[in-house]
Order: sequence, then C-alpha cells, then structure tokens
Amino acid sequence: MLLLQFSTSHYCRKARLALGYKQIPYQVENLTPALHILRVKPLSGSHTVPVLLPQQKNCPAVVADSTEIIRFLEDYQPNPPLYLEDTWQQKEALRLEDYFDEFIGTAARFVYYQFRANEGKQIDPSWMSQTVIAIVRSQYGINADSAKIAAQKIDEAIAMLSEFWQDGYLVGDRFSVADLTAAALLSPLGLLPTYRQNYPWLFERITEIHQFCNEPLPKNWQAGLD
Ligand SMILES: N[C@@H](CCC(=O)N[C@@H](CS)C(=O)NCC(=O)O)C(=O)O
Repeated sequence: MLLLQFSTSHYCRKARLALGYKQIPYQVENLTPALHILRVKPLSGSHTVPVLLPQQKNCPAVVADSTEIIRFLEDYQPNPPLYLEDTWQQKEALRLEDYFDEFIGTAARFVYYQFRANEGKQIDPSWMSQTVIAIVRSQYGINADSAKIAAQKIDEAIAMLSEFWQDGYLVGDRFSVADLTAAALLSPLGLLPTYRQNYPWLFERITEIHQFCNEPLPKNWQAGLD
C-alpha cells in the first residue's frame, strides 16, 4: 500500500495510526504542499491528503479521505477492529469521528499555526518553514481572532475527553476509531506548552495511543515541555 501524504498533516497521522494499529505494511510518498495537487487531483478528484493507493488485487485503486481510508482498512483487514460490534456504539463512534474531523481537527490547525507564527516561531524559524506556515495561515484565514474561536472549540473537546479518557475510552469499553481520531487530530497541540502544562493526562493518552498504533510521536513533541 502507498500513502500519499504531507508528513506533518494530522489527518495523514490519523491514516497512519490506523495502518499501524492493524499492522498493515505500507510506504509513504511525501508531497509538497501546493504541488501536491498535481499528484492528487487526477487520482481522487479532490485536493486533500491523505490518499491511499492500496495496490492490491480486488481493492479499489484509490481511497481518498482519512474516514474512507479507515472504512476501507476495516473491510480489508477487520482485526484488530477499529469499529465496534454494538450498533448503537458503532454509530456513536462514527459520530465522534466526524465531530473530531469536522470541528476539532480544523480548530487544532488554527491554534497550531497561530502558535507557530508567533510564540512558537523558534521551533523552526527557517525561511522554508515560515513560508509554509504563512501559506497555510492565508489559505485558511488563520489570525488571532479566528484562532481564539478555534481554541474555544478545543476547550469543549478537551472537557469531553476529560470525562472519558482519564480512565477509559470514548465509546464502550475498548479502543475504537473515535479514540484514534481524537489522538491524531489533537496531536498538534502537543507542541504548545500551555496545553502540555494544563492537560498532562491528555498527552499521556495521546502518547499511549501512538505506542500501540506503532506510530512515532510528532517531531518536536518534547519542545512542548520546554
Ligand atoms: N476530511 C479530510 C481532511 C484532510 C485535510 O484537510 N487535509 C489537508 C492537510 S491537513 C490538506 O490536504 N490540505 C491541502 C489542501 O486543502 O489543498 C480527511 O479526513 O482526509
């Protein structure tokens, strides 16, 4: 299998966590933001990564979008499962996956890039990195005001997670697509000292999930503790 990705994208991390959890061998092709469209658009008709090319008999040639990738992987290799057997619980897990995809992953992007352009500039002050950050901020309309609204959404998600994650799972009594999605899409916040200091349990859980999904933690993960 070949995963087309941006190495730093948290939605691509979500796909890698699923591949790693199921211990499916895969390779990655790292794309350059903006130029990625030339590679991705003809394949999926869309402009986003991740895109998975299963390269297997009796499989679709292209699976685009992290949610569709997990749906495909669950069918391709059901064990260990990311979906839940109980119909109500499974519906709830998919609802939470969608909530984290649509509201929290996008909010984390705002908070993260606002930080990287300001207090977190020293993490990588290079021209290359700051140019990518400037392009992303302009593409999504990230500024102090929009980042503040995003931070409120993140606070709500963390309040919800504090009820379930301190000693359990988001749905039912085992790990599911909901926990995986929350871990992937909140992982960019691990670089922000305020979140690391205020919610140590959150990052312990994200770390644990990376370990059993066989996925390295984000680069500079330690910088959040400095
Ligand atoms: N709903 C999509 C979201 C993916 C997404 O937003 N990917 C971003 C990177 S984090 C992207 O490809 N941005 C480039 C673009 O929009 O042109 C998924 O879950 O795969």
